[in-house]
Amino acid sequence: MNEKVGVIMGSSSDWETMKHTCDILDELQVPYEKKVVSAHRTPDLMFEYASSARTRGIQVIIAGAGGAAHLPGMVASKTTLPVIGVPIQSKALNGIDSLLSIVQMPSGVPVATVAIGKAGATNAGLLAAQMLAMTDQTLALNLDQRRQETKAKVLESNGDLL
Ligand code: RP5
Repeated sequence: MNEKVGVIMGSSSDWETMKHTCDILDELQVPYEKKVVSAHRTPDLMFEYASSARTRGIQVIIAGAGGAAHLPGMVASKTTLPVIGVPIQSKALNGIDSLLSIVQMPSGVPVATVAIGKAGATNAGLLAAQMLAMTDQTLALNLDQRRQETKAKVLESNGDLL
């Protein structure tokens, strides 16, 4: 199966968060690849990954990074594929450093930044799926179904208030 989403992260220590992105893609049966690509430790690999992604068939890149989180922005500088940045919840500054590093891109090189940590990683998977669903009716129906299930769970949760 041709991978459509590239899930990359700055370190294997980010996997605990980024696995939530992959869980969503697995659930929705979106083909993806996953890889550790570091802006600071493997810059040449990062450039190679970003500049070859489109020709390899990747349609969306999701990049998770923490601390001085340059990975999403630097990847975005080397491709016009949409890049979604996931701020990892760092230990020193609780992910505020990651968030600000990723979100505050200069005009001209966009990164779609999601929330810090697990919620952001989950939403990154969903957002990538929603982008692909613009031209994939089956995926769009699966996303609709998921929304219905989410709604049902919320309505059922009223029983927990008793
Ligand atoms: C960043 O540095 C990574 O994205 C990670 O969140 C952070 C710490 O990496 P490790 O020291 O745990 O490998 O590049």
